[in-house]
Amino acid sequence: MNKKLTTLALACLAFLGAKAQNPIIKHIFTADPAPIVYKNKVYLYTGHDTASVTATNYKMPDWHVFSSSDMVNWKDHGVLLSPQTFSWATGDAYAAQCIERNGKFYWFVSTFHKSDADSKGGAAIGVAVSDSPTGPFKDAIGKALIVNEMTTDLKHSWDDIDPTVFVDDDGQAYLFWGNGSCKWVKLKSNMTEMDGAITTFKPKNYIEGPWIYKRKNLYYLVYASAGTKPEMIEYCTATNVAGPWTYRGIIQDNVPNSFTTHPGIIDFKGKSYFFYHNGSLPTGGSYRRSICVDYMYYNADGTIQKIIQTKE
Ligand code: FUB
Repeated sequence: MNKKLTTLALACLAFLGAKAQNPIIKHIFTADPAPIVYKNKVYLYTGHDTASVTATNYKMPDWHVFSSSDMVNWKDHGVLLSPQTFSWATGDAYAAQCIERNGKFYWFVSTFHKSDADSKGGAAIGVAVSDSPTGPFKDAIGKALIVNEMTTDLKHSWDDIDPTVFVDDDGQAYLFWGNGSCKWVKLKSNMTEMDGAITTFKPKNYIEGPWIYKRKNLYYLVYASAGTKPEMIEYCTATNVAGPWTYRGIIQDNVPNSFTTHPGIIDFKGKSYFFYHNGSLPTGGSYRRSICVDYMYYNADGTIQKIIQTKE
């Protein structure tokens, strides 16, 4: 293509709201997308799958950050955090989410605890902090924020995973998380201490991977579900963050070649985007996943239209 045609093609793509081809990250396997918008850029925090092709479990050594100004070109800022950053942690780097508050970036992560007395290395949630979205990040409190918190019979050794964080218009921060059941607690304004008791509940078909946010005075809790297997994405809405939550249905069907999927949602430059992962790269699979993004559309009543999974 000559230079004029290339420029024209790029202009057309920009006009149409171009997206990168799915998966958007191809040089490594990535999972559990957590996007944020900061200063006109998208920062995408991800897990990193390094299991072998024949593996039957995760091997996730660290978390990466990518950034983009156009949702097409993604810059890999590299490994910015790993369980080794936390002196109390060991094992895999499960799902995480980073949010900005008052110029500081709080990266809530799920990993495993070295000395969880109850379950010998049970899942735990930590928080790292930085002055920049791309680090350097350090352990904010020197201990797990959430470990072994569950007291009901729904407890198991990896129930404390998949943190999602949200700061409401009045400044109150909330942490939601959990596998098997969903838990939430208020956070103090320092973002590193719980403020009150933990509530446990079970949205319909809930399994894991919650993503909490607010749009037009409606709270959304989007999560991975097991209505059928493998996972799908379903959601609830509420007019109060403490519930009651109304079940609203399935927004994403199973994804190609991966047992799990995991939601991450943003609005950017006038469009809504739904991030997830699948196993669609060559040699990909449930333990070698890849992050994708597709447009997300709301109906006038605030309900979410089914996501159309694309390859482009
Ligand atoms: O990536 C490890 C686990 O798989 C995450 O914590 C879950 O949400 C699922 O995606």
